[in-house]
Amino acid sequence: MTSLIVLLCVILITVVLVQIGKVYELTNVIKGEQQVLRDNSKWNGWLSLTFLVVFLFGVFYSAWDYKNVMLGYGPHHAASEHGALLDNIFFITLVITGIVFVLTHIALFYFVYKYRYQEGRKAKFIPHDNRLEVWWTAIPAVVMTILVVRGLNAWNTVMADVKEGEEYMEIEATAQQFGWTLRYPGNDGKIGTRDYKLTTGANTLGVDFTDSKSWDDIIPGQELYLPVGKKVRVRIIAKDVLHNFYLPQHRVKMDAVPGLPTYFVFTPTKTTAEYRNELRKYPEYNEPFDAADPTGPKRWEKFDYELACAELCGKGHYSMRRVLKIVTQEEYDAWLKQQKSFYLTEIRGKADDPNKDKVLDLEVRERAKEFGENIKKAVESTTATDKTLVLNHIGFETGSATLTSNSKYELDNLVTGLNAFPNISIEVAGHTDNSGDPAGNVALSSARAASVVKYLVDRGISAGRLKPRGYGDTKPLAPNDTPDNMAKNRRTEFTILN
Ligand SMILES: [Cu+2]
Repeated sequence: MTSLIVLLCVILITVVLVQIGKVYELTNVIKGEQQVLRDNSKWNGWLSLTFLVVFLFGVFYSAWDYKNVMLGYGPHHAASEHGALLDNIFFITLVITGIVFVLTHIALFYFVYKYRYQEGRKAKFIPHDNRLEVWWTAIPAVVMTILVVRGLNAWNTVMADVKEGEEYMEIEATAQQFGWTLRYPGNDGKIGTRDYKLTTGANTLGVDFTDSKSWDDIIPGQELYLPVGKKVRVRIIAKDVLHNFYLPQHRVKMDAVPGLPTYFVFTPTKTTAEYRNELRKYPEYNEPFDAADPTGPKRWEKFDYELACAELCGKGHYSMRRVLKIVTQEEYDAWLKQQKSFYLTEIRGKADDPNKDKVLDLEVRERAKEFGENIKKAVESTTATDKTLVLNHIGFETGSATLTSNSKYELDNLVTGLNAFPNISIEVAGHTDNSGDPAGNVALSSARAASVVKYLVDRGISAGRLKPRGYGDTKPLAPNDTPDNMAKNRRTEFTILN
């Protein structure tokens, strides 16, 4: 229906135009050709002059009116080290092209008016003029050279990669329809390697978890944090189509290309709080953030830096916005401490974990710390039940009393604990679930307790402080009704006796 109406409109407009043309031709015949030419020229001249003034006024007015929403003018100052340099390049280009624009605009429309058709006036022809040629070639050439050289210099400064030995932090931004996955290095300051062939449902980035650098890497939630004054190198890549890593206030903008990693190096110079304080000076930022709540927070109070995708990458493109907080180093460190390693929380011990049979260095350290704290608490406690601790990380070969090689870490922690508290002695107790016959269970648990004691004695602990005992299935922690509960009941524990 709509297309039919549009089609009819087009036909009607054509008919009207044809009719106007016919009327015009008839008037020409009546008035005489010469008179019509004179009238038209006069009209065109005056219309050009009007256009000259109105258009120029419009240009300056809109530039003035919109200046506060443009980057680099009004409230939108650059918040990064290189940002001011880019803004300066844009400003100089704008001034030079602005002058050329105004002059040519005036010349064009004023000349149309000045040299309109007048009877008896003849046009002067200049077929060739060397001097003019030199001027209008040389001036643009010089100006363009200045602009291009300055631009190239700025490009080289802005796009420079980090130098060797320079201090910086690196993060990785992976784009896909429709969101960003940002990966931060953990305490080691290094991001683990990845390989697209390792991509699975749980490991969506294809991180190589056999690379120890990846174990403490962090994939934070919606809000991103970066410390102020620290050089940041962002590795940028996409998984599906072209995206673009855009931090408008930081003048950072780089394509995220599938299969071709890019990067951007920048240094944030203002924290979010500092930037908000600058915005506060502008009336438009003192309006309420939510128009429905006039007494609520002002726009400057709710301002946040943002990470946006600056490539039209699909219909959910708008949802690629993320909030970026620039904070002091102390605040950043505090935030980082709260973040959990992606590997340890999402992958470790699950189907996609390539290190299932290994105990990781950082786990060894963590467990040692935890064990030290627990044994101290147990020694100091006066409650009888607090004196028993389960040795969570020791294991035996199935159906035998041979310790698995990974058990040594937990047992070494126990050695350290016994050395730290030389006056305590302990009972080492073996427990089983209720499968198998009770007498066999007691024998197995006794043998397992004895293996633990033997290990401790071999590490220099006096045998007099250690009492092995096998309880079989007589002391379950939980009813033996589910595989999980049965696993809980198969345990080795120790009790501090004095
Ligand atoms: Cu995108």
